[in-house]
Amino acid sequence: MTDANAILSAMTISERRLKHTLGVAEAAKEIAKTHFPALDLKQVELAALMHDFTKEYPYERQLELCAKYSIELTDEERNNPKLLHAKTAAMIASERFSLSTEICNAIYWHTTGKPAMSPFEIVIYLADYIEEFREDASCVKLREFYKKALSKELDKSVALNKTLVKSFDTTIKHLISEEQTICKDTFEARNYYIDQLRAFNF
Ligand code: DGI
Ligand code: FE
Ligand code: FE
Repeated sequence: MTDANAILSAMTISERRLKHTLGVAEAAKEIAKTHFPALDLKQVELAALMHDFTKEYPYERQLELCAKYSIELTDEERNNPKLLHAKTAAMIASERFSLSTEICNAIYWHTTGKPAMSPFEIVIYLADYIEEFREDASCVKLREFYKKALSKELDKSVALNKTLVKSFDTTIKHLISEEQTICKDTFEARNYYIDQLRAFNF
């Protein structure tokens, strides 16, 4: 059985990334307790610790890992090194640390999100965005938005869905301002969670 120490001692990441990773673990456990109390917090922690395991690997090494693990890449993914680490970390979580499919999927989708995410996927995706050491303005804003929504909404899942929509809006606006391409998963996720919110209003 892989435990947190096995992952932490195998990790080759900067102090800054380690701080972020530990922040994601804390935030993920809080989000899980608030919205998905049935989730196993030990598993949530392992997913969080692994999520950026390969983030600082050079682009060439990312591509080598994609080839090694037969990860099929779209042209967009191939041309955007930032999109590769989620996939390679998920494969390492599975192959090297024997983590469950649920955990590996949460790692796999943590950068782009996707429609109809599982509780594990939501928890890691959102924790990555709003963990307390994230300092860029958009993350601070989303963290505040989530806290406010939780205190305002009677139904916690409405607060969660609103926060997810806001996160995709923020990412999409940022990528447009940087003249970057946007993954279809991110668009589809935004559409899906907007539809979910509409369903709450009926
Ligand atoms: O690894 P982290 O920095 O903790 O966070 P992350 O895995 O969410 O990666 C964030 C980066 O990924 C950020 O620079 C924007 C980029 N990104 C997210 N979605 C997309 C994207 N880049 C492109 N080109 N397209 C996307 O849809
Ligand atoms: Fe990441
Ligand atoms: Fe991260």
